Amino acid sequence: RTVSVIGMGYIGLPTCAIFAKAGLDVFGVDTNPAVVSKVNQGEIHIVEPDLAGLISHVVSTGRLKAFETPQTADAHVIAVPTPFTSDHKPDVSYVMMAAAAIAPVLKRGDLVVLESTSPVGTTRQMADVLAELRPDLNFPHLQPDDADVFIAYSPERVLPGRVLTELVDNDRSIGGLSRASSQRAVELYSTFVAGDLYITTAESAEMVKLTENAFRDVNIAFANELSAVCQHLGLNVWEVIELANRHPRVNILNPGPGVGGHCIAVDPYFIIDAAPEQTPMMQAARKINSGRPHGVMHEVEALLEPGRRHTIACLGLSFKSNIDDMRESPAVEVVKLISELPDATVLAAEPHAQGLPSELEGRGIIFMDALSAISNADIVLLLVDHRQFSFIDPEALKDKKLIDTRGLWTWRKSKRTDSRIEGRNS
Ligand code: SAJ
Repeated sequence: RTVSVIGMGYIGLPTCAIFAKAGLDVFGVDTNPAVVSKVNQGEIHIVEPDLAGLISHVVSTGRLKAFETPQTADAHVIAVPTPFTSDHKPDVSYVMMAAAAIAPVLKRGDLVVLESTSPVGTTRQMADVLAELRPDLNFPHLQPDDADVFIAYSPERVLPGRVLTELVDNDRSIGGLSRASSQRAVELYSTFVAGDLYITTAESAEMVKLTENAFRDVNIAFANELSAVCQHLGLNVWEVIELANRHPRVNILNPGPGVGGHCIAVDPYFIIDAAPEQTPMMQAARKINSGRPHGVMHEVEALLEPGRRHTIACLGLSFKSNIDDMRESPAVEVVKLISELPDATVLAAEPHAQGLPSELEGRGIIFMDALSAISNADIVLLLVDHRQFSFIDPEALKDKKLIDTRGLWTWRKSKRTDSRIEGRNS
């Protein structure tokens, strides 16, 4: 059996690897020639644990081959980006371009699965594009009982950093445009998914994916709002959350400097765009989370003494802990805002990177290791809860003004056990 994966990015490339590992013959397709040639040499262009070894293996055994144009295959999986425009409208043009590209190679009996996070209705719209370009074939949304090809939506839901495990272990929703389409998609994913496969409609599956990330965004916004309330009342938000979470039905997420990455801060807009009147809470959550970097900058500003030059050590630039990905990172946004403050020298440390990301270059920010940055600074701003930072000796921070946006040194982690014991003893 052959499967073709369109888009060899953060989702498509690991998916190619897993299909090939399951014994299918895989054609990886990407419009970027550099990606295609890299994969054909058995190398990868993204950072993801264990992926390099697996790609090198499946390329060397001939199970995975990369191409710049779609190939004839039994199944076509589309995993291309679905960004939003500057006014927060979903941009599904890559999906439609991928559909137009596979239309000429589609044959009777083929399955097409869309995996990209998409606004409700995108799968049906993609089917319309295919039907228009291939009037010789019957499509499942138009002739469900007499279709020549099968179409389904099945969203990826893997966490960057754990992609290879979550691809296999996570449950999946599968929304076919016909019963037979769902069945064919279930057969395809059964080749490697150990989790459960749930059949629904394409529209519900699209909404499920958006709902997962919007749920997360709203809950992080709640934590961020609590943080503001506790600051106003002079309370430690980490302690309040930790103790509230001792309730069996309460599970509050962690406040922080904002929500980054390519999913949680994007997907709620796909729901908001479709139902603006019905989404006051999701809109408020977006406003709270995207306003956090400015909030952190104001906290720093409040520590500055007029007429004095300050040195601020900013620890962490990635969008979350223990990864190197600095794109769409709230930490980068905070550092950018701080570099605009007058009378401040900004030092930045990111143990997973060799230097500053391009958007921070040319702003007078000095990149250095965390310990040197701390020793040179009078204000220390922790922006990412990297494991390395939790080992920093409290002595090194003794005479510094601290802003701990992740609660790493303030309450959580190592201190959690001690305070619990102290609480019991007193
Ligand atoms: N964050 C907080 N507080 C928290 C949790 C996260 O401020 O309590 C911040 C992080 O620091 C980061 C951002 O939110 O800046 C997002 O991080 P994340 O680890 O929660 O999620 P992502 O963006 O890496 O991956 C998400 C996952 N979705 C859910 O957990 C519902 C993943 O399963 C999805 O597959 C992925 O989005 C995607 O591709 O949609």
